[in-house]
Amino acid sequence: MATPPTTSSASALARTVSRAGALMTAGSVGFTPRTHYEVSLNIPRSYYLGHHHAGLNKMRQSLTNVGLIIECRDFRLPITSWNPLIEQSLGCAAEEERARIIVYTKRDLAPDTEQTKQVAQYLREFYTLPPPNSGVPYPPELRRHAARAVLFLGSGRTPSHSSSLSPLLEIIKHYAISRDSLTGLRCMVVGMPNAGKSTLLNRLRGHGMGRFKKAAQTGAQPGVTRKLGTPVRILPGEDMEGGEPGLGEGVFVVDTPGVFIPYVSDPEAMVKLALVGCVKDGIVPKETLADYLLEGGKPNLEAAAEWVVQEWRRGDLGKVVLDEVTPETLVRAVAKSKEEVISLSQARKREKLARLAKREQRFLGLAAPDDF
Ligand SMILES: Nc1nc2c(ncn2[C@@H]2O[C@H](COP(=O)(O)OP(=O)(O)OP(=O)(O)O)[C@@H](O)[C@H]2O)c(=O)[nH]1
Ligand SMILES: [Mg+2]
Repeated sequence: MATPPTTSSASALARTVSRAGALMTAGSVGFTPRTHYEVSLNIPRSYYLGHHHAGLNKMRQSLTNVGLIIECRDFRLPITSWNPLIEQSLGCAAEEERARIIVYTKRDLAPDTEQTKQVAQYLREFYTLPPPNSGVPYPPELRRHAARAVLFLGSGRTPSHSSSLSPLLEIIKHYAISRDSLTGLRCMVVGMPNAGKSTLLNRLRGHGMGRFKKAAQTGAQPGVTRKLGTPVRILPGEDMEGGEPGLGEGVFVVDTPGVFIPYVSDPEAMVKLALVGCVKDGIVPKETLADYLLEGGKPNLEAAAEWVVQEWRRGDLGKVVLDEVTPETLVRAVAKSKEEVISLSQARKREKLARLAKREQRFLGLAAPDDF
């Protein structure tokens, strides 16, 4: 969030919590954002686990059978929930043999405002290549980040908060038919932990095959899926009832474990990722998370903090897109992506070298006055 709350006292936090509760009861959503918030540099900046690394290796090995990558990102963090490591490892873009579709999940947890529509529009334009011969310019250096399609989906608790899966299924079906493979199409759903990958797989299967029993386990914590799944059919083969010519044996989706970024250079990004449930609870203190969200202050009301974060995650305490999305921030994120894929030990080494260089400069009297 670009503009979180300001004041700083425990009672202010308590007041805000009760005020937020009152607003909720009154059916209102939203609270006053502060203008500046400094996230402590001391919070952990990594959550890259063994099964993330192993999962990514396995995904890479299985790529030869995969014709389409469906990459899930949390719409509340359109920039921060992008994992450049996944993109680099799986090397998928709009034009390559293995295409990619970006699905921004949890659309129902963002507000229905003009600003949200603008964010979606920026993202769509940024990641979608203009049609060939359209004359519309597209920066060549961004081509490898492009996707065949960009969609925004929500699967909230009520049908009114759930987007239709038809547009996504139609795009997948057309892509499968255009490839016209006898064996059909195999897709892989990938993304950060807790982004909603397994939920999307289940919903695609429900919509495409009329089978609504969960094929993949889902849950509100990261790390529910720890291994690559077996392929799950989401569209019937051409010889099956409802199958269409060109679909071969049908369309299948493989579920994968969420993969985190090895090192998150920006502590605020880590707080945002923890807020949306991408990092296991307890890694970043709940009080820090609540403090980031609220107008109030000193993080010592553990129970209130727990309540606030849980309510916010459910979308009951105001809906908000935490990343600031503009064409400029999108370009900056691509430039910064190189930092995000270095390992934690590389990052530590780099920080240590920077500290040593600074100390040496100071010793030689070369450092600028504000470095002291
Ligand atoms: N409100 C809302 N909740 C969603 C949506 N998609 C998923 N969820 C919830 O988000 C949580 C995580 O969903 P999963 O499908 O398990 O996420 P995942 O990406 O498979 O997570 P891992 O397997 O842990 O990497 C669950 O509680 C889902 O019910 C959505 O579009 N809207
Ligand atoms: Mg899962």
